[in-house]
Amino acid sequence: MKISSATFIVSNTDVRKCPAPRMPEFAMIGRSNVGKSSLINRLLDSGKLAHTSSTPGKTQTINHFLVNNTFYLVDLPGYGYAKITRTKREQWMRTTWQYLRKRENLVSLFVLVDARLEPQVSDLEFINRLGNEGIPFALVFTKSDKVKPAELKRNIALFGEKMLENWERLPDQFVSSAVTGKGMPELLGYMQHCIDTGWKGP
Ligand SMILES: Nc1nc2c(ncn2[C@@H]2O[C@H](COP(=O)(O)OP(=O)(O)OP(=O)(O)O)[C@@H](O)[C@H]2O)c(=O)[nH]1
Ligand SMILES: [Mg+2]
Repeated sequence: MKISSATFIVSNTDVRKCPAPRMPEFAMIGRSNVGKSSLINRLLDSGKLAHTSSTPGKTQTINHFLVNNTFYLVDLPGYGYAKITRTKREQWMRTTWQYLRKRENLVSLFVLVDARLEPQVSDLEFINRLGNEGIPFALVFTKSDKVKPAELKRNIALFGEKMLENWERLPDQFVSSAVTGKGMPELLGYMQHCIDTGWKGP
């Protein structure tokens, strides 16, 4: 898939105000600071379309980007650590789960996991909940430019082992870097494949 156009559409905290679900949609989720917004920018080759920050808690709303006039890519707030009040965190999570449950055109979610770290409880818990709710997702191990190949391999293997304690099989998985561009063709190819095989129309 080639990116011919990418436009910011709307940012909001109410799933009912998201664009009409007439096109297939993909969304980025993961712990605060894992690189969701940076991955969107790199995927769309769009510079600063999505707002990023070195401080966790930057993205606080549901952000819709229209790509190639054929699908939506959505940037979501992160879970886990961020310097925000508990009330605000709970509000984000409520909004996020409402979005995940209600968004009928969501073809696949991308769950981003920091490739530098050993399996994190918050990621595993989030993923188990996706399983309980029946929400389809793929895994993306981010910031691969920051980790040595052996460590990357080890962290991915450990994550798989942990997941297999609760899952029968592992989801599709990718390794990415918003700095080097690693994984972008594969992620774009995956989205195209999902659209071709998993989108039944509005
Ligand atoms: N080295 C490296 N740094 C990255 C990569 N992706 C993101 N970063 C950096 O990580 C920090 C967080 O990136 P964001 O894209 O804002 O992360 P986010 O997941 O959207 O964070 P929240 O919106 O706060 O949940 C920024 O300083 C980015 O420059 C990557 O692939 N490699
Ligand atoms: Mg963000």
